[in-house]
Amino acid sequence: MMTRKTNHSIRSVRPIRRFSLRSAAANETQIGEATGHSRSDGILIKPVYTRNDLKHVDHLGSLPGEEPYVRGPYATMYSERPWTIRQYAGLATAVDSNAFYRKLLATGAQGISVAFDLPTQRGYDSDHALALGDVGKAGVAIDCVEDMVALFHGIPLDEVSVSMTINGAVLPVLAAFVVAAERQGVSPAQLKGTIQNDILKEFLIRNTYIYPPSPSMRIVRDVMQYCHIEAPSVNSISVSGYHMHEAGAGAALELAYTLANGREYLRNAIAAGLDVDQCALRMSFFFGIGIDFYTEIAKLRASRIIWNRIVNEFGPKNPKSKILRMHCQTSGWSLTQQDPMNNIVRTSIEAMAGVFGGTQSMHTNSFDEATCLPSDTAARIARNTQLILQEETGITQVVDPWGGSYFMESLTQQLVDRANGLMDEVESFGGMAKAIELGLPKLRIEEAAAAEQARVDRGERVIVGVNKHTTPDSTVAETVVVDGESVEQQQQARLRELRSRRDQQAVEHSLAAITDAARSSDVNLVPLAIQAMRNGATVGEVSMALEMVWGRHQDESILVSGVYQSKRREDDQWRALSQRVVSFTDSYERPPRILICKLGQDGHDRGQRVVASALADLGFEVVLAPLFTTPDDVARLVDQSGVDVVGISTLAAGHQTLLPQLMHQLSKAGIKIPVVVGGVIPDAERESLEQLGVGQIYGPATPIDVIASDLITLAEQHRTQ
Ligand code: 2CP
Repeated sequence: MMTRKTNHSIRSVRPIRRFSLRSAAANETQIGEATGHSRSDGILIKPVYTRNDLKHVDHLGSLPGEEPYVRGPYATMYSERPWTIRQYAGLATAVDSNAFYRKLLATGAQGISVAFDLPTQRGYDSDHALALGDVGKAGVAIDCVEDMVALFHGIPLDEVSVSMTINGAVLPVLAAFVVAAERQGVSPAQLKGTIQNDILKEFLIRNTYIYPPSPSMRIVRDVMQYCHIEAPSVNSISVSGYHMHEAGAGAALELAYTLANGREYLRNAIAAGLDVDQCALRMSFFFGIGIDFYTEIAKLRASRIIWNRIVNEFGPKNPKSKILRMHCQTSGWSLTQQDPMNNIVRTSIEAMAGVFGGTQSMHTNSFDEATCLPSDTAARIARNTQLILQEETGITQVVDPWGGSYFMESLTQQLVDRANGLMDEVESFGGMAKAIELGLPKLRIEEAAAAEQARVDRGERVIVGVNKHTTPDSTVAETVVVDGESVEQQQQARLRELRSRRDQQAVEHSLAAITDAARSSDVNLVPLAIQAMRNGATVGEVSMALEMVWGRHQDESILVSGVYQSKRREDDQWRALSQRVVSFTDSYERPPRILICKLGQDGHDRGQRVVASALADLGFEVVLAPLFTTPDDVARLVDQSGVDVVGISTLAAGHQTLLPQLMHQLSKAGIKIPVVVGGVIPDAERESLEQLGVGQIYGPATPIDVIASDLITLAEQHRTQ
């Protein structure tokens, strides 16, 4: 990993470093998922299970609400109180999102889950140059306390529990939340909810980190400590496996790395002087729920067994500390752009797995989310899916109905065993923080993702409407698009107004106190951030006060190699493509060269990394740009790297602003090069992208073969121009 001080100028061309996982693994026999079984973790599911399958099961005979909590955290579970319906949402301005939340609450949602836009998550104000194109797109833009006040207008914060998905910028956002509550007359002690505050998985997968790992862990700790003392009903961390699941990890890998992260947070907090009960009591977890129905139920049951064992290692006194409580979200990975109504069925089945697994809170995805933000209709169906489960099916009447099943208990135990093996490997590297620094977990997940993509491309994993039973009629009727320019203007006006009326000296004084505290480790940063936000500082200013000392972190681009190819080697289509690459190389004396990049603050890089890894296996020279590039950066990279094609991956709608800018920059520099785009792109936008000169547009689940074939053709055309 590498850390750089703030520098908004271009970063140098960074050709990918290809990395063989086998050579990196300390213990190959523990790879587990490296054999390519991925989603099902290589666990063979038999047609019939009997009493004999229970011989090696350690956890039989317990009751719900009893150790090891495999049957659920509470004795009565949903028969007394069903899980919380908590739909993750946020878009455009705080006022827009507030209207959306109020509608959600009025129509069946039971808690709020705030999605912040990417600039907020990365600690940039809406008027920062690097925020351009991303303001209000993938979530709500929050710059200051006034935004937070507007976000919760008419929503009593002492009654409604609020979850906030914020990690890198947790300090100013939590601070703004506390001050907004203050303005409602609600004290921190009355607040209830959850703050994600899970930075390790940001370094591992999600990429909305700001600072390097060590000071980032200090922030996590400070937040846990502050919440324990001042806001004891707030879950001060939501340790998240969801993003690993979405990135391609199988169930055992998701379990192992999530719980290993949980253990690392416990160690981190205990080392800072908290006792285990002070921190474990308000730790919560977050898992993705995929389409492998049985495995997902077993995964959630297994998670409680493993966490119970981990917390016991630290000698807790309060039994509640030993209970894993979780939020679940149905899988975005399993949503398809093709035949999108199928997504309603997928989400229902996944939600049912979450419920059978004993989740405490759940988000169900909308069927149109593979292409755009949820429409009203899609959001309503998603929420109603949970209401139907709670109120129509009778599923809530019985606690852990799978308890005692030969099959389910055996599967649960197998997942426990596999996850324990993977966690032992992490321990052998010195714990999760060390393992992440060495890059091992990220490579394991990428390996699983590449293997899974190969299974889909070979048709081994069936996706109805995509690689089997396809239909030509597959578009989404309504498409929601945020008018980013208007949101940017509104936010910028609000910031100008705030800066003109605030007491500048008080702001500067409180920001200086934060910078000073960043230099030592014995002052808790949360109260200082609260004071700064109260004085009128912004999210960006508080973030910068820390960045001045700690710098901004940037991850290195390392790709796995050979995994995708190992699953396709015998395949005729793959061989034909390889031959085309060889012919290209013979004709032009070097392989086709592609620059793959993302624009703006969109750090969702699973898709681009799978494609990059597969193309590299095919023989392409792949230049993988650093994350968070501007159009200007990309134009200069194209100029410097002599590539034949540019591929842009976009998942957070920033392309609507940034792609036209890139095309303009390229044309201004006199560079003629084919540009292709892949990711979440509404059908309604295709025409305008084509007019802009984009060569090909690839939606989710486009087979690698199609992309590779097009790219070779485009590279040939480019060379013969
Ligand atoms: C519940 N309670 C019960 C029972 N059920 N008491 C007795 N018997 C029962 N059967 C009590 C609990 O003890 C608790 O009280 C209260 O009721 C609330 O129940 P809970 O189970 O704590 O539910 P919750 O308040 O909804 O909290 C659930 C979680 C919390 C999981 C603990 O962390 C949460 O809501 N997480 C959501 C995270 C989230 O939305 N993330 C969004 C990710 P006490 O509190 O007094 O004990 S989306 C992110 C995107 C995808 C991204 O990251 O990019």
